[in-house]
This record gives sequence, structure tokens and C-alpha cells, in this order.
Amino acid sequence: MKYNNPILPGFYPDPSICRVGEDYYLVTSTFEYFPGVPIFHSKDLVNWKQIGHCLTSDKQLSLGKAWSSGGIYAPTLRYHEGWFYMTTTNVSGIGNFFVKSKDPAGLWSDPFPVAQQGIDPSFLFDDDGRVYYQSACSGDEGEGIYQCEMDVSNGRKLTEGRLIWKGTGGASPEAPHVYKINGFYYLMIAEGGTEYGHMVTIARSPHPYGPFEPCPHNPILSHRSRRSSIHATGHADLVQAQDGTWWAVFLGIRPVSYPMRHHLGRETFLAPVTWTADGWPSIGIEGRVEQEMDKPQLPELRWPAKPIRDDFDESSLGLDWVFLRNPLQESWSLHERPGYLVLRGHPSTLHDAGSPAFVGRRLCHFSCNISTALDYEPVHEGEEAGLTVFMNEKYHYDLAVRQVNGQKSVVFRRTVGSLSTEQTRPCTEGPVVLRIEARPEHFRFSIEQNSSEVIFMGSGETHLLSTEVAGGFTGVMLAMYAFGDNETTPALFDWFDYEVIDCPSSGE
Ligand code: 6LW
Repeated sequence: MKYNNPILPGFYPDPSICRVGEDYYLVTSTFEYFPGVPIFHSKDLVNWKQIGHCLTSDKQLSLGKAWSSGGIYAPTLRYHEGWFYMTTTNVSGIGNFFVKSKDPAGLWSDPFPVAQQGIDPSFLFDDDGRVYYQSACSGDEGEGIYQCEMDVSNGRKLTEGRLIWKGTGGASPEAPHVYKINGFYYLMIAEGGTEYGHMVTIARSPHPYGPFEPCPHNPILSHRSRRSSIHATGHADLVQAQDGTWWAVFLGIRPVSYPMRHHLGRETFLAPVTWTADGWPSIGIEGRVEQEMDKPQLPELRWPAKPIRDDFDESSLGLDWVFLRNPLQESWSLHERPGYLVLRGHPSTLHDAGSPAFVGRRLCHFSCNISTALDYEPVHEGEEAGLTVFMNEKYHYDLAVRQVNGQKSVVFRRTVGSLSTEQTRPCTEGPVVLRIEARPEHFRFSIEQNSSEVIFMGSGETHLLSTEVAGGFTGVMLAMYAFGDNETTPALFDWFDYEVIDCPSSGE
């Protein structure tokens, strides 16, 4: 039996995994989006269901100063003596910290700051009760992986951080994880940067602080200069299944168009791990991963496919929905008009690195149809509400209802760096259906009113919103939004449809 990679399609980078009995849990990074660090559950390593977020309060996650692709960098998830621990870095806030919980679905604790510099923090709970804490930073001894000992009851450092490995010479040694296996301390890292030069390397030592002997066949995973539909593989975490087999989760990208550009973000992939007789691992098939691979021999647990429509009938937002930075509570409501998501715009717009009225979800497929029904009668010049395909404040395509010279109009806007184009078309009173056809190379935007003809408004290339063009660490988001300067008119979103046309991964 086979499974399809990625196991988590769409913007789910920097995965970390742990196993508790026959249950697997996985977290990913979330940067400027709130809530932060989604946590998923699986029984078979292939089918995953989100069960919550680790960071759900302003106290845990303050993103007010987060630039695009700032905020929450890579997390690590570990389980020890009845407690789940998640550590990460708020690069726009308190730096390295961890939260803990007995229930992986949450609620998670208030943050425990850790006074160790750098990014990509990780834990090792050693057999003798010591807890070692690693991070990637440029410290007194240069760039590399630093480790200290810590008291995990309060996050206090017990020893100074010491450089334990610089890697094999690749740029940006980062993403450290230490595993105690057969009496050895294995230190696995990423090198080469999270782009096309990305790779995973590993070293081991009989002692927690080394010296570390590099694996003779490093890198144990890389798609550098390989012919593949998958690239930039790296930032891995290992887990041993209950049947003794080893598996790795890691990030990768699936570029489309030429030259290679990816817009879905860095996604989570799975591959088997094999070990040599003298105790060195390889990820995938001699360091390569395929789109289709042999399934783990674990009891399968699948969930029903997600419904196409969210009609906002619940008292809280589904777990797929996120805000851009910490939302103004008065900017959104599911209670003001039951059965509608109500957005109330304010002066923060899509064009600044703020927190506009914005409720979005990841684009997880190359081909899907997105639509929303918007009931909105703007009265103030310049106020608007609509649907955006959003990479960051300088790279987004918007289809919105707006007041233009006193006339209710539909506007299609493309913002690509310093370039911006707009097409405007008057429209009548009453609800408007905003439609987006997402395909590998382009997005097509249309409107429909009074169930009459569908009017094409324009299109935009996916590559102009790609990471290679827009930069950053996230992926394209699809969001309902509103903004305006004055006492704005409430924008009523009746439903939101996300209909998958292709299904390239087992995750959907
Ligand atoms: C992540 C680090 C990295 O923390 O990018 O380029 C950061 N490498 O491993 C965000 O994904």
C-alpha cells in the first residue's frame, strides 16, 4: 500500500513529531498568524487531523511587532512523564520559550521564557533525568548548535549554552534535534538554508556535549540539484513507531512553472528511515523522498473528508481559520448575526504589516475552487470588504466590494511589490458571490450577483505570489477581509466554499 506526499499539503513548515503509545502528534510553524502552532493527531503517520493550536492567547503569542514571516519560527514537540512540551521562538517577541500541557488539544500553559539565544529550540529528556536544550545561534564560539541544561519545571538554564556542533560546513546550521539511541547521542540538523540547497545532516557521540562524529554518508536527506517534483527537503524530526520502524517528517516544496517557483509554501512530508549496520540513518531512498511511498504498517485511522462549505453556523471558528497577527476582537464576530461571519473593517489594511479584519485559511492544493457570499453595502468612500489571495502585504490579489465615487463597485486588484493594477465594475445592491479558480499557474477571479451570469474580472499568475518572488517563510493564504477609515459598515459573509479539484496528497 502506498501513501502520497506531502502528508500536510500547504503552508505547514518546520514539522516536529512525537509518539505517545500508538498516538502521534505533530506541530508546525506559523510566523505572523494567530492562533499559533497547530497541533495534529494521527494513528498511522499518514492521515492527520488538527486537534487544536498550542498558542491561543495574547499572553502566549504577542505578534504586534511581527513583520511578515516574523513571529513564530520552528517548534519542537516532545512528551515526557505525562506532559507535552512545545518549544519555539517568537522572533518578534520574547525569543525562545516553551508551553506545556497534559492534553495535546490544549489549553496549553502560559509561556516559560528560556534565556538561550537563537532559533529552532529543541529538548532532549535524558535517561538520567537531565534535560538538555538546543538551539541554532551565532554565539561566543561562532555559528552552530548550542546546548545548555535546563530545569524544565520553570525553564531556568542550569548551565551556560555551549557550542556542540557546527555541522558539515553548509550554511545556516539549524533545526537541531538530539536523540538518545543505543547509548549514543545523535544530533540531527539542517544545513544549506531552507531553499534549494537544503539538507539534513547528522552526527553522534557517546557524550551529550560531544565531540560529535559526523555520519560518513551525510547528507542523510537532500534534493539539492536533483531532478524531482519535490525540492528544498530539510528541517527533519525522527520518530520510532511502536513496531520498531523509524520515520522522518520534514519540510519540502513543490515548485510549479519555470523557473521553479512555489506558492503553497513549505509543506510537511513523510519518509521511512533506514539504519546501516554500524548505526547510521538515511531518510527516504538513500536521502531522497518520492511523491508516492510505501505506507507505514500501522493501524489506519482516516477521518471523513472536510466539507466544502463552512456556513458559519457554529459558535466558534473551525481550526483551519487564522487571523493575521492578534485580531482586534471587535473586528470579527460569529454572534452579531447568527449564520454569518461579520467583519468590521478598521484603518489597518492588507497593504500594511498590521492586523486588518482578516479571517483566512491556507491554500493547500494547486487546483481548487474558492467562493464566498458577501452581503455588504459600503457607504463610506474607500471602505471595502472581500476575498484576498495573500502572501504578504506587498504581494496579494484582492476581489472586493468597495464604494467608488459614491457607487457600490467590485474591484479586482493585483499588488505585486511596487506594482499595482485595479479593474473596477459597478454592481447592484444585494449579496455578491466572489469566486476564485486556483490552478497551478494562475488564479481566475469572477463575481456573480442574483444567481445571474458569472462575470470574469481578471486573473493573476501564481508565480508572482511565490516565495521566490515575495520572499518569506509562509505560503499563500485565502482570506475574507475588510478595512476602512470611518465608522465602517459590517461585512456579512454568509458562507465560504473550498472545493478541491486535485488531490495530490494523502492528507486530503
Ligand atoms: C526556521 C529555520 C529556518 O526556524 O527558517 O531557514 C526558519 N531555516 O529552521 C523558519 O522556517
